[in-house]
Amino acid sequence: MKAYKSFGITALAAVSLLACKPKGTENAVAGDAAQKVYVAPGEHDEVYNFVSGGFNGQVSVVGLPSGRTLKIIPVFSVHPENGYGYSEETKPMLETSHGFIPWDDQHHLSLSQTNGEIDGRWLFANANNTPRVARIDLKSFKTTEILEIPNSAGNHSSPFLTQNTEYIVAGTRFAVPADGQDDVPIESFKQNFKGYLSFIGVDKESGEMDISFQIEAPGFNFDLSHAGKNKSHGWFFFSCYNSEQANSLLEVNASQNDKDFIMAVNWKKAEEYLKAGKGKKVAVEYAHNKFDEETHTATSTIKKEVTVLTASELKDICYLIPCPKSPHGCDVDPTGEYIVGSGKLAALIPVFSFDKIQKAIAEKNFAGEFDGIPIIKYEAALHGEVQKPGLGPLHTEFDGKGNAYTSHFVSSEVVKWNIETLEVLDRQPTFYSVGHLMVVGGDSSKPYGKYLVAYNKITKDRFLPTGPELAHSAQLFDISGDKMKLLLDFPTIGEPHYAQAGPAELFTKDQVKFYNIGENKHPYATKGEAESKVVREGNKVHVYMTSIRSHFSPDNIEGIKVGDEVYFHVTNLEQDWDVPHGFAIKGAKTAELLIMPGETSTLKWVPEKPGMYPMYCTDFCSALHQEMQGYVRVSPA
Ligand code: CUK
Ligand code: CUA
Repeated sequence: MKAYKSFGITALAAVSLLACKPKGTENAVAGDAAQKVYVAPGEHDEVYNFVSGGFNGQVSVVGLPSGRTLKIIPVFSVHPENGYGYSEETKPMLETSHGFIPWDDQHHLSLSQTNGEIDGRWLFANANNTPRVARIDLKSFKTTEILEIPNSAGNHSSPFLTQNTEYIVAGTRFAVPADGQDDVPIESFKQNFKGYLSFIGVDKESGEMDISFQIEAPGFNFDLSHAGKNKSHGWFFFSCYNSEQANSLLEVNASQNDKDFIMAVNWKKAEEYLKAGKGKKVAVEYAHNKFDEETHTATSTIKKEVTVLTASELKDICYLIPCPKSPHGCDVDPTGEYIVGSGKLAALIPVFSFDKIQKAIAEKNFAGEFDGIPIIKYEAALHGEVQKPGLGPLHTEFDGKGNAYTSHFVSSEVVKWNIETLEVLDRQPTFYSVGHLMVVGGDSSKPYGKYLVAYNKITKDRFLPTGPELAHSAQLFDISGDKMKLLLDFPTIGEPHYAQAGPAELFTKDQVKFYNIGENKHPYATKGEAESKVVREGNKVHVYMTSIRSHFSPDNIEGIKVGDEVYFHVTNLEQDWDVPHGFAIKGAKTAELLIMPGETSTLKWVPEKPGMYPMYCTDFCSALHQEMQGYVRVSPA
């Protein structure tokens, strides 16, 4: 485009566009790429892509193939845009056993499944820093539940789920002192620290989560995991590094072992032990936060006990499989037969066979044990190795046609290989240094395939520069043919790690458009303008306020004194899709409210100085939106 402008000659435009292509892209972009990603104005994307926000703590919703960002769903971080974590209704969502925490680090996502297929009901997300798992309701695209995970520090190995969403599983990234006894010397790591795997039961109807049981395992760092499926349903596979159990992860300590492990866990067997009364009760503290979809208010409860099964005592629920050098990704193919481990420092990809693992267990083909847990011989569990795939294999997804796709961070490429023959079929460069990749439905039993997205860790020259901090780049590939074809680059929000995606119909069919005002059960709802009022109870003032195009009621409020606790309970009376109203008041140390039609939201305000405080609607809602305003007069106490 530069050339076009400077020469002012139209004919040069096409030539200069070619010349402007970033290095290395020429061969990668398919000839008809533009057509394949073009979603005409007014048309909809084919696929919903839910993308982790990493250090922004949120989840973004992206349409594919266009790469357009459609929404940010606030999950683990406050979100001033719609008052999440600021409104009285949503504050309890971010309570933990450490109190209110306004931020976290969100890495992995799982869409709920029925019979191994994405069912479009819920999206689960993990928080890495203060270990938690959230459930997002895909009718409303709202976070409706957050469960803290006790006996954990770092919650990286989650929230992967079983094929009927029986369990969400969370493995601790940091080993922690056993039985909640935290005050021990760090040097006593080998004796005192353990790794805990939490099995979080999910109610079939409501989706409500709670910890069913935990398994106490050796003090490894549990990194990633995936459930068995079909034939391996009933098992869970975890990658673990630091099998040296070093308390300092300088490479010399934690990566000296030639092989770390994949741990195979027979959770059906664990269930049997629980039924038989095995397991110890351990005192812990964890928060369980729920957003009630009838009252639209959240509550937070602290729970105090979990049941723990000890793997080293129950010798037949956990098995270790050696896996080369610091395994990261741990992925199970759609049939459930193959388990792919990816050693970050390995030059090959080991693929394990579920049948062979079962045979090795039956024949006790063990190479010894670790803390009482049998170690299956590497060769006995191995289906085979993908030789020379690339450097730094991280994560693998599947297309349901017998192919696997592995991201390679160090050599910055996606490698396609055949699961049966282990033959490398194709490789395409990514720009640059891919972390996770995702095929649509690629970790379910029935991948939708068609598209693969690489979530790259480094951006450099992909977009217009924005100072030192650049948007992370994602790249969309067409995987419908024999060779992968690069179609599109698009910027992302935060730092995407894992992502999930499914065909649009799964998520559009039951979506909420607005809330029926007649069914609003919020304790401070105001269901008509005539009922709006200001009620004083001591120093607490409740403003029962309504908003409808284009005014608030009440809109001029007097009688407020410095130091009063003022609660604006704003009900949006609209009964139409896409007509939110906002609410903000000068000097309030919170954020705005953004209230959906039929909903009630509350902003708390404690005025500190006498004065005249304007309030207004923040969302342009009609031609008279600017008229949606009022005053609050605050007098000296
Ligand atoms: S991790 Cu980010 S590239 Cu947290 Cu799943 Cu592998
Ligand atoms: Cu209501 Cu603007």
